[in-house]
Amino acid sequence: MIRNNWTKEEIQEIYELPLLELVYRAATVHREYNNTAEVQVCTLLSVKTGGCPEDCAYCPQAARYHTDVKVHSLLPTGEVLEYARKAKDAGSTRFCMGAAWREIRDNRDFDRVLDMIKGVNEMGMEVCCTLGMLTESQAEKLADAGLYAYNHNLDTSPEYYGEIISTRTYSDRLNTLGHVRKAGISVCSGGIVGLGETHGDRIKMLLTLSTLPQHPGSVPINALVRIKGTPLENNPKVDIWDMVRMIATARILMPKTMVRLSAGRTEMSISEQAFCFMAGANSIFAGDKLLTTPNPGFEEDNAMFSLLGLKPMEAFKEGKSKKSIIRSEKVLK
Ligand code: SAM
Ligand code: DTB
Ligand code: SF4
Repeated sequence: MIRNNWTKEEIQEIYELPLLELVYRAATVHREYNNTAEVQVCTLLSVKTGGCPEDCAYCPQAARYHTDVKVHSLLPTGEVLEYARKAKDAGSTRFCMGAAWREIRDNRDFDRVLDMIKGVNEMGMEVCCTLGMLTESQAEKLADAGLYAYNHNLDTSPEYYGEIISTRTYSDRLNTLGHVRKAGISVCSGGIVGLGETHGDRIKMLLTLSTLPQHPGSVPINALVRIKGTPLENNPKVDIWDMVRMIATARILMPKTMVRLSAGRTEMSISEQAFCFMAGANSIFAGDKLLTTPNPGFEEDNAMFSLLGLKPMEAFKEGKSKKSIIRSEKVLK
């Protein structure tokens, strides 16, 4: 049964189960609702890098921190489409374009992103974007261009949010998610483990996600990538069992959601990643780069997939909203 009336106490009870019992329960839910042999393979591309006015304490792209990231304005459309084609040829079925913007502005760069979305959509891949905050009408424009999903993370609990970001609020984040949902775009929203949050904060983030009007289509769980020059550069490395616990709890709360083992895989062994898949993760970012940091390459992941008997999932497996079906019919005409 899919529920979005979870209570904090219920979530805490699940989260605090003995680890192997938790993984067993999550694996059972996963088998009941999903094909456990399939993993969604998404490729990320940073289409506009660095120089961001926000102060997210983890982020290499915030202009105010002195990191090694090279600032780059919006990439040419042709270059983006060429990269998307290569990702498709390597087995990706979802292509996600990220921009280091605080919010979308109605300008020529946004029009160019709309063109990129149309181009990737025509290749038959699910298109996803993460472009910061947006308005209702901007969400409509993205939907009309064929956008399938929008990534906008809550990152942590409402209570801890202000310790990590001061230039926007949790409600700003939730409002954007509302606009995305209203436009019929699949919501992709998750968080980061390792920001210095407590177990209680992790539980409260999962409470927020699992009690949204509809569960997000996908929930990325990132391990903090510690970036030199950011306020969190000296945080301790994330414990693999914290990732496993987070993924397993997310799987039990949101049985049909794609739970994505996101940033941090370069520091995980195959056995550790296998545990995450066992606990219910069924999506990864592939390709040798996330937005600005390294990620295992396609070849390394293909070898892991054949070792573990996993296969890449086809595109458009998630339940499509009526609106997105009408929209794709329009595109086909
Ligand atoms: N600027 C847009 C925004 O913040 O919504 C989109 C791009 S932003 C880089 C996308 C997400 O990447 C963030 O919400 C955050 O969860 C994740 N992220 C950024 N830096 C990270 C890091 N060092 N480690 C793990 N995740 C990170
Ligand atoms: C998400 O949750 N993780 C991705 C994607 N959504 C956009 C980004 C991870 C970024 C890690 C740091 C970097 O490569 O810049
Ligand atoms: Fe900007 Fe997004 Fe990085 Fe925050 S996470 S500094 S909004 S690019």
